[in-house]
Amino acid sequence: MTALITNRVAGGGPELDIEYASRDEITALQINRAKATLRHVYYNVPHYRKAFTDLGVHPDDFREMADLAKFPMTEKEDLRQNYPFGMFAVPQEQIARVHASSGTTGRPTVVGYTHKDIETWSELVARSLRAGGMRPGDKIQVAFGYGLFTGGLGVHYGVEKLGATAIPTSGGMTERQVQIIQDFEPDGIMCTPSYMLNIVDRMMKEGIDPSGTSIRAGIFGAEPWTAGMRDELENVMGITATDIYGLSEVMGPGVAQECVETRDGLTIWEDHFYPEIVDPETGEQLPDGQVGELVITSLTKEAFPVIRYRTHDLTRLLPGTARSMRRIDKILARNDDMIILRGVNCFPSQFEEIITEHTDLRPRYQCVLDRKGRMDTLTIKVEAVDGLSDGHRDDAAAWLTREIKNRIGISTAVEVLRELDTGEGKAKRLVDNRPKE
Ligand code: DLL
Repeated sequence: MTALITNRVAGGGPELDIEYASRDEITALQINRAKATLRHVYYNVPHYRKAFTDLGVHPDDFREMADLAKFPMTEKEDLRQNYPFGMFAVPQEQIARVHASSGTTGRPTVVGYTHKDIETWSELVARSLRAGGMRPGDKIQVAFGYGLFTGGLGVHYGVEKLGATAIPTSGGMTERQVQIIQDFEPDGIMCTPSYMLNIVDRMMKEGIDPSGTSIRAGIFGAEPWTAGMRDELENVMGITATDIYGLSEVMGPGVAQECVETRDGLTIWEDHFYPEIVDPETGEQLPDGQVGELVITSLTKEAFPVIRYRTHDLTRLLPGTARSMRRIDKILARNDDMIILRGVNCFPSQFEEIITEHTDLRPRYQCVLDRKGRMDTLTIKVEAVDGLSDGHRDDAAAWLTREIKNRIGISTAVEVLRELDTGEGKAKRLVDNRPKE
């Protein structure tokens, strides 16, 4: 209880009240906002009007949140078909900014924001930062990439909105990141968890103790990471590490954020986003608590509203704890990252969980799929701690092979390497070298 009160006082701001609103208040707000959003897209976006008509639904058919299930879901492919600006719901002169997500194949998806959308986004990021333990007056190093990616600029505006100081280092140039940490003495840092590990390594190479810096809180996201990875970052850096979630199509960072006082999954800001979990195969809604694909409807966006957008992220909905809004569990994986090996389904994060248990292994790893003859093979490449002998690397490889076999039930090859580069932004956890069918 103390944590909540402290948070209210220290965080300040009228928008905090909604974070502690009753379920009834939240539901009433959601119904009103969903109604308005459904009308907005129906009258302003040809794609939605057609999709609603094809399914025989009209915005007037919506009375309560359960009615949302009557409406069509939206796929990334729908956005691609309308590239670049076809899904925008306001005239171009009202668009203050665009962002784009690269995607692995084909055209990027382009998203737009009005001034008001940018304002809402900044508020939600500020709310997220506060929930993650950052405070007005803090200096926050923003090491997410700035550019078309929503990470850098999205977080930056939130830092300013909070009343904190942004240090916009963007991603990359790790040596300089370290120097700035030393010289500018930030209170907080934000980047992908895998890149934080790179920064930590760089510090250690330079003989700097990562737990001795000014940084008190880290907020990491934009890629899946496990509780084991959190422990590693918290222990080595002596910080609190919380998780921030979001996606370009829905807004960018700040759709959901873990509260530092509970660190038990991410509170989804339900006054702006309505979450559903569906069976990824059938699209049927699943009850809270069951794992499936997260589907999100935006409730306040002007330029780029989305109705039942399929995120392809696998998680489950949980009741609120630190806030009254519901939580999502840490994202297990994207369902596109599911590995099906000889009939067994698994995800990179399951390997990460095991890797983080072994003190000689670092959570820097990659899953590589190959085809030998007609057989698919999976190799787990993982980095060893600095200076580990060949013998100990062999032992760690044997241990990991055995644990994967025992717990996940698949045979893999394991290579424990002295170094493995996973990049400066989102780590690519799955490399599929199999020939395309
Ligand atoms: O990654 C937005 C973002 C920036 C979130 C900075 C958090 C921090 P996209 O590039 O569109 O947007 O990628 C969205 O990244 O569907 C998830 O698969 C994954 N993702 C984002 N945050 C998390 C997270 C940004 N905390 C896609 N945990 C999403 C797991 C995440 N996966």
